[in-house]
Amino acid sequence: MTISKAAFITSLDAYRAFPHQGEPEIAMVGKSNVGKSSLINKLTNNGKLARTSSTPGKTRLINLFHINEELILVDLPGYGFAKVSQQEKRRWAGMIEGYLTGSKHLKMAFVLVDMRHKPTSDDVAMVEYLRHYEIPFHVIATKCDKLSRAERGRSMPVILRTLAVQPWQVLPFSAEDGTGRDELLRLIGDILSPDEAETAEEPAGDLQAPEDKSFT
Ligand SMILES: Nc1nc2c(ncn2[C@@H]2O[C@H](COP(=O)(O)OP(=O)(O)OP(=O)(O)O)[C@@H](O)[C@H]2O)c(=O)[nH]1
Ligand SMILES: [Mg+2]
Repeated sequence: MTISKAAFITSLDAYRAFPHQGEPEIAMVGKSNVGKSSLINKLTNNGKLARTSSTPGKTRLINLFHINEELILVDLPGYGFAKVSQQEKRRWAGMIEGYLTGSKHLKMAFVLVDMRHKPTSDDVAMVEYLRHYEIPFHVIATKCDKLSRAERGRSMPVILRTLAVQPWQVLPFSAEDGTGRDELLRLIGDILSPDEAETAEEPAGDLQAPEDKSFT
């Protein structure tokens, strides 16, 4: 797909219904500072759409973005940020889980993990949570610009093993140099039009409709 229009819709401090035309939603989940907001900015080629920071804990609300008026990208607070109070952690977890289980339009979660590090126990718990609620997901291995080709090659099996996912479920990505952007746009296009994806030329394994995917 090509993104021609991207606009901020609203921020919510807890998940609740908002004016909706039934657009599919794709949510960013992952540790604080992993690059969730940066991914949205890179996808939309708008560095100022979602607020980012080198300090973890920047996104503290559920932020909704309208893409081409046909899709909603959902930027969520991160998890695993040690430097906030227990109360704040619970509030953020409530926002994340409230959204993931409350939205009727969520079609896919992108689970972002920093490609330089082994996924954390929180990442494993998130993937198990998504499996439990049967929410389709893809893993996005971020900041891949910081790794050499050899390091990327070593990182991939660690991600696959730790999260118990298949290679087709993991996409290396860089918000810095755009690696993986085209693949991600294609994946989003497939989520929007699963029927077309089935007849596309790519290997069928990568392009099944999300409904057909099994994560067990
Ligand atoms: N080199 C590099 N830096 C990145 C990449 N993605 C994000 N960053 C940097 O990582 C930091 C955190 O990025 P954010 O997009 O704010 O991360 P986030 O996951 O939204 O963080 P929270 O909102 O705090 O949960 C920023 O300094 C970004 O510039 C990437 O692909 N490559
Ligand atoms: Mg953020």
